[in-house]
Amino acid sequence: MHQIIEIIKEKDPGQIEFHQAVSEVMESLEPVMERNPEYRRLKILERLVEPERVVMFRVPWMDDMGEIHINRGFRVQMNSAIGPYKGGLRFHPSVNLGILKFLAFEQVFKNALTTLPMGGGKGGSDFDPKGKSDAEVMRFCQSFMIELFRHIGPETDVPAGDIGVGGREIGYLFGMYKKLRNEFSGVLTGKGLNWGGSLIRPEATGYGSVYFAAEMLATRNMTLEGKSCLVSGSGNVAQYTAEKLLELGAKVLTLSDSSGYIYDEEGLTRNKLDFVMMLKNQKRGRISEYADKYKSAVYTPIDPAADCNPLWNHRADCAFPSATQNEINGKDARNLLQNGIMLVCEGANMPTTPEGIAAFVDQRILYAPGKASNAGGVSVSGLEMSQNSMRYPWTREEVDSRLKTIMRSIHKTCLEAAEYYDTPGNYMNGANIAGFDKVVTAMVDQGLV
Ligand code: NDP
Ligand code: 2IT
Repeated sequence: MHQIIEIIKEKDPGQIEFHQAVSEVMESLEPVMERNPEYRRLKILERLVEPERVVMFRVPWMDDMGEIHINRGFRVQMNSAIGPYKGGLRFHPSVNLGILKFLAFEQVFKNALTTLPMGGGKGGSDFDPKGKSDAEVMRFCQSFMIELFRHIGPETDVPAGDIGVGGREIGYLFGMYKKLRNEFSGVLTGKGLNWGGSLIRPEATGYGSVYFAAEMLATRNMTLEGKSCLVSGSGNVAQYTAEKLLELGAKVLTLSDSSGYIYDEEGLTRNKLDFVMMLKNQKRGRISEYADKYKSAVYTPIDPAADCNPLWNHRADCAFPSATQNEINGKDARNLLQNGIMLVCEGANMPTTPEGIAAFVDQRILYAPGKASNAGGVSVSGLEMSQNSMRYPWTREEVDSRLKTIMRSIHKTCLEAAEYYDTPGNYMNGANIAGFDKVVTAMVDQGLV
């Protein structure tokens, strides 16, 4: 195990998020490897950490003033043992190969847990959509697709959204793909409802995360009703996490963006959430404006260089980190525990550092790793692919009920795998082991490829 981590560190010393994601999984796999010595001979782990393919390309585009910009585009095709590569595209200035490899690696295990036939991939660009006009975003997306189109396809690799990529970007990307290929197909998910999208896809990650939290609470005979919740982020995942929490009678106290967070002592309401959705999705404004409008809320800037994030230092029952990676460090985790947290359900990918995870696991609170609890988004993407293949859309109720069934199944699978390997209640081990098991069986069946 340590050997694998040494190998990847030596090969790519700068890819720290990738090292972190691999280390977490390797720790869980120790007992599995002991019981299955043939996996060593077959070099399964060595194969898993090496992407099947990586494409990296230039994305030139022109802004509204006529100035030319050059960004970098990527697609990491990590593993196709159980289906076509599947995973989001992230547009954020922090994007680099290490971050996309971590996300693609996580995606392989997550997609295996969904019960649907999807391999793992991830892509994106260091393009920053903040402050760009619609026309600039469109030109960027078109230029990005002019290269990406040769590497993807409905049976090969099916991208979707992630940070900075929502319905608007998927539309521009799809339009250019269709033009270049002269083909209308399910090559992307998260499409508009009028042109092949699935009902509930925008809601799916947030709803799925809350369904997963409800399943975890049920193991202790509890429900979300009346629970106070800290939610971070204010994008796609955070918004629909908040929506479902409100629907189930929980109290949502916080939301954030990369500049700061709001704490609303009276809690969010449907009207306040509608304001956030308008603010973030149409106006593309900052969360600080929430506190200008609602006097029950206090806005606090977040200093990324500080040793902890004040959002996690409030009294609450449940936490739903739904912004980005490593947003809960060891100190944040201890603050949460001191404030009585009983459940942490990850909407974001890898939002908790290893030290933070260790603190949660040590205290035996209900802790769900993102690859299990945020799998609702890619699950409904899988359902969108099914509907596209059939050319027949399902109703809202049908998709939501399938999403619930999938989240329930992931929860059960994680618990069973954790139990089987003598770490009952450890969802992290359960998710890593169960995801690994499915992918590895397929890899073994398919020989050395
Ligand atoms: P959005 O772009 O819709 O929203 C991202 C939110 O997180 C924004 O509020 C953003 O603030 C904040 N954020 C982004 N980067 C940082 C940062 N470096 N520090 C602090 N805050 C930050 O993305 P999503 O809601 O789609 O994604 C959120 C998380 O959920 C990501 O980890 C993503 O990988 C994960 N995820 C998403 C899925 C999906 O279906 N969309 C599925 C599964 C997981 P600001 O506006 O200031 O940038
Ligand atoms: O991290 C994720 O699972 C996503 N960004 C969604 C991927 C997808 O293909 O829907």
